[in-house]
Amino acid sequence: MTPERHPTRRRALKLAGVASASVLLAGCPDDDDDTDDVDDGEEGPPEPDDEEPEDDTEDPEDDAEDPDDDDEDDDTGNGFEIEPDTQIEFDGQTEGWIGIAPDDIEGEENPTLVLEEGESYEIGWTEGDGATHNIEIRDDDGEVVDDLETDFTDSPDDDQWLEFEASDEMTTYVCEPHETTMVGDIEVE
Ligand SMILES: [Cu+2]
Repeated sequence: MTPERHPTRRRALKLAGVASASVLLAGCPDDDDDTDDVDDGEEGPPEPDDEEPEDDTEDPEDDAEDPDDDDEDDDTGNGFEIEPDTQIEFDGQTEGWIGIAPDDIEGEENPTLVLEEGESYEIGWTEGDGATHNIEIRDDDGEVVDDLETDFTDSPDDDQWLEFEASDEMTTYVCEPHETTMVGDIEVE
């Protein structure tokens, strides 16, 4: 039987590791001879930052203004997977697209839509706040993809729907007159 050799070899490797570690440790004390000042700074005790902890909680209003806008591009955890051949229906509000259907996005403001590449979808809006809106699908450069844009209107009709096949160049669905507020992400997988 040969397995007896392996423990021996392993032990040899272990010893080698210990030896090199000792060399590294041994190197440190030597530095003391040259410059004492440098070593003094290494082990400075951490200074506690508890002088005025109440400052952080005094003005919650500042942070609460636009919670959704803060993490536009970074946030990938709150997307909604949409089944192929689904009609994605919105309520066009100037402050943001409000989901109507499918149920997953109902009531959600500017929900991130996770679509399957090459599959067909429809996206549109059927009600609004009386302001002029449209809907279009844009790429990463802010350009409309494949002429996927509707005319401006303040009273949505059947003409506010876009039929499209999901492609990975699509990154947002946008209302052009309100492109800073009525904009949601598209993620194509
Ligand atoms: Cu709009």
